[in-house]
Amino acid sequence: MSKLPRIEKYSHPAGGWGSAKAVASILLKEHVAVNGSRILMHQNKPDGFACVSCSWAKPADPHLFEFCENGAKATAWEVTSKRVTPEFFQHHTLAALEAWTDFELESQGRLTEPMRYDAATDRYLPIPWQQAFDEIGAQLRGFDPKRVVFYASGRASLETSYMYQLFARMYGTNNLPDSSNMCHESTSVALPETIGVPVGTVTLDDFQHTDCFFFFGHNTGTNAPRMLHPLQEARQRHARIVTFNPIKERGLVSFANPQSPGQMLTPDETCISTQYHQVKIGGDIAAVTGICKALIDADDRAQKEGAPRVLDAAFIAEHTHGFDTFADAMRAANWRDIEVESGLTRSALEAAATDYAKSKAVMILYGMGITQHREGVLAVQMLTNLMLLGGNIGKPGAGICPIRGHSNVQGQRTVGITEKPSLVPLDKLAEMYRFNPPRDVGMTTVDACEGVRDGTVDAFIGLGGNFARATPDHGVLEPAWKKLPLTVQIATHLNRSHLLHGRAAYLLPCLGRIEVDRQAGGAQIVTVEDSTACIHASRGFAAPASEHLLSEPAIVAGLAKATLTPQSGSVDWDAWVGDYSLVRDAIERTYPDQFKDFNQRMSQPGGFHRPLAAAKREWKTKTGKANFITPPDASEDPDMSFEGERTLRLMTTRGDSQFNTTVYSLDDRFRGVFNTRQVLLMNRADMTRLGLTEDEAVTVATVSNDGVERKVDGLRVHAFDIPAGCAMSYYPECNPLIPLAHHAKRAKVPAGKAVPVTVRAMARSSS
Ligand SMILES: Nc1nc2c(c(=O)[nH]1)N[C@H]1C(S)=C(S)[C@@H](COP(=O)(O)OP(=O)(O)OC[C@H]3O[C@@H](n4cnc5c(=O)[nH]c(N)nc54)[C@H](O)[C@@H]3O)O[C@H]1N2
Ligand SMILES: Nc1nc2c(c(=O)[nH]1)N[C@H]1C(S)=C(S)[C@@H](COP(=O)(O)OP(=O)(O)OC[C@H]3O[C@@H](n4cnc5c(=O)[nH]c(N)nc54)[C@H](O)[C@@H]3O)O[C@H]1N2
Ligand SMILES: [Mo]
Repeated sequence: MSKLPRIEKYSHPAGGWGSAKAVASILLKEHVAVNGSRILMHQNKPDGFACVSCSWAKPADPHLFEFCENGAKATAWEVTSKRVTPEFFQHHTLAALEAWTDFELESQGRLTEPMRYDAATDRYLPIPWQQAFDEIGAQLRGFDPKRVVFYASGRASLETSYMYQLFARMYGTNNLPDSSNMCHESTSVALPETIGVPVGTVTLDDFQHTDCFFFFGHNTGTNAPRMLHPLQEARQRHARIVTFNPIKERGLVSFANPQSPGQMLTPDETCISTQYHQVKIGGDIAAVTGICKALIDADDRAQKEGAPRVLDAAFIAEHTHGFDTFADAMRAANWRDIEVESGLTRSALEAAATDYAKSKAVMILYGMGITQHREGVLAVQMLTNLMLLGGNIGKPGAGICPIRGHSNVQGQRTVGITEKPSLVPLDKLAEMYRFNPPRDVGMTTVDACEGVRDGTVDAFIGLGGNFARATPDHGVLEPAWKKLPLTVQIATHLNRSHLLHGRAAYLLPCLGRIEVDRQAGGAQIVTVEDSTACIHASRGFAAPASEHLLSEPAIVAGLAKATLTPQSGSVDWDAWVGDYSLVRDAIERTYPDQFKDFNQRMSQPGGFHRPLAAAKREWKTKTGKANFITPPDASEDPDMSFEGERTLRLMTTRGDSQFNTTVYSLDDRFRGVFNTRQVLLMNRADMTRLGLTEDEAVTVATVSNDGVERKVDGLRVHAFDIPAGCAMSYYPECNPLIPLAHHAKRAKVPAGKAVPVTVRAMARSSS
């Protein structure tokens, strides 16, 4: 019996008994209760496997259960006993499968054999591995490498990723977009300009020394739940947490550790945020402007009165560039504009500034609420401006912490998965593998989508992920996918991108990270890098889902061998597949400073940190200093209009029971949404203004002037605690609403957190 949708206020803490119940229920649903619980004991342990869910840091001295509810769900999903066998496809044509929901597709379980699309029957049919490699290789050799895209989703190990980028470059292209292009690319563009590194500067140890955390645009209780443990410890020693989020996310309000029996029994929840500011969507640049202005004004007053300085003047003088221009811009900023743009009052922002000023070590953490905006790069740079004012970088407890997404997305960049050749030691690769690497800039995710749309891409290879679903503008792109000459998907589960296939299409199923990976040289270990630039070994424990699966390194090597010619360069792919430690040696030779003694250090408890110059106050920027960036103006979205009286800002976010496009269940417990994802959460005053009633079915349409109609029908409206003018719904269901051109300037991250939309009751056709 299907359960009815239900929306209600969820007033329990994040974690707690709700979490424990959810873990038990997913293990049962995937039919792995006993085996699954045994496997969970190895999750995030020094001799175990790195969780396949988020990229949060793994401590050296883990808890007995070093996993969260959502990590457990991700594990259960991977070790599920359900299978998608060749018989499955005999029963279902692709046309029939297209009518299934994403949830239904992926919940069929693990793919078991390599398959090739057969147009005559509209089915995937089994094909031997070598034949698949040979056919793909022959086709790739016939294409212009500049028209082929090598996407990576962020989960594959450092070893696979290094091999994958090398294969693409030896083939002749830098078209290596990854999920980072949809995620933290705004960070990767912003931070090198301000502090000279592309990643966060803090480690787990820092959390013990921070006395104030500033938290922007991240739903921690859902998307990095293990981070609530160090935050809870920080709260217990009275550290402050100042949060900016349009909605009151449960995990940032209160948390009960589901793994602390005392807390489970009492239940003794911890209040997480000490200040909670419900900023308007896209209002962060204005909010941080207000905080910086308050700090600079207070410092001006202190100087006049001969009182102690509010800013870290010594740090600013010695380590930074551009302070005077920045400070003048902040002094000139107008409180009225700041209040309108941010939706927050001057006194609220001054209260945040006061907490900042009285703290010796401030850490800023942030997620997609900052990066997925037209001005995402500037928003990240405003956060570093705020850090620099107090010298809050490069000292214990202080620094910037972009909370990364996929479990190895940061690491993939570290070992060369990027469309930007300037970030890769190409000369080194040329020398090591005797080939001439391409030097031109490759395609980002948005460029790849444009190429698919415009017919300038011939082939798409996906190393994991669900590209066609995760990217914007489905209405425009979906028909285009089917015209591509070739699609190759390396995957664990069936998803929508496998149905939106090219004229020739291959489905190559791989081992997941939790599974034992046995090669000629014995059981293999792989490595991943977490959000704190810490590298960990990961060893699989579960039996492979099928005897026909190959590991990701074996698939990449198989494709490379079948595609590359002797003129392409020289790599002993077979030796690498037999023994991944040889790949790690190659990574170390390519990046000697970052990966010193890689094979020795990868297994030490807690992993090892890559050295980061900014953390030592060495600034690898053009000025040789940390740079203040003066914002040109505080207006959020110059190209699309949010002006219309009926226009709302829509943010598309994850619910509590999904990993990106993988939906585990229809509940979003912490937001009180049950048995449905077809909702639009709105401010009650907007509902009244627009004449909408609770649970009314609506059409949401994008406001744009490019002549394309973008809409999603059938969402149900519900009143929610969200600022007026703002609305929330789910990703990926609302991706058809995001125009491809609506992306972060320079970083090209689709701006899924501020889409201008109108909302109309479905029964009525005109407004
Ligand atoms: N369980 C689970 N874990 C995951 C994932 C998952 O899907 N499931 N995905 C992984 C990946 S790839 C990523 S990138 C991360 C994503 O983790 P998050 O960064 O938390 O991503 P979202 O779910 O999109 O949530 C965005 C948050 O930003 C807030 N927000 C939206 N717009 C604004 C704004 O303009 N300003 C501010 N201040 N806040 C705003 C939203 O209310 C929400 O709390 O999580 C990773 N971890
Ligand atoms: N509107 C909107 N759009 C967004 C976002 C948003 O917040 N709003 N977030 C963006 C972000 S931050 C991201 S990171 C992207 C995510 O985009 P992707 O990384 O492309 O998508 P996922 O949903 O993580 O991919 C899930 C698929 O990966 C495959 N898979 C799982 N495990 C493995 C494995 O071990 N190996 C291999 N080879 N395959 C595996 C499975 O087949 C599964 O179906 O989406 C982006 N899109
Ligand atoms: Mo992400």
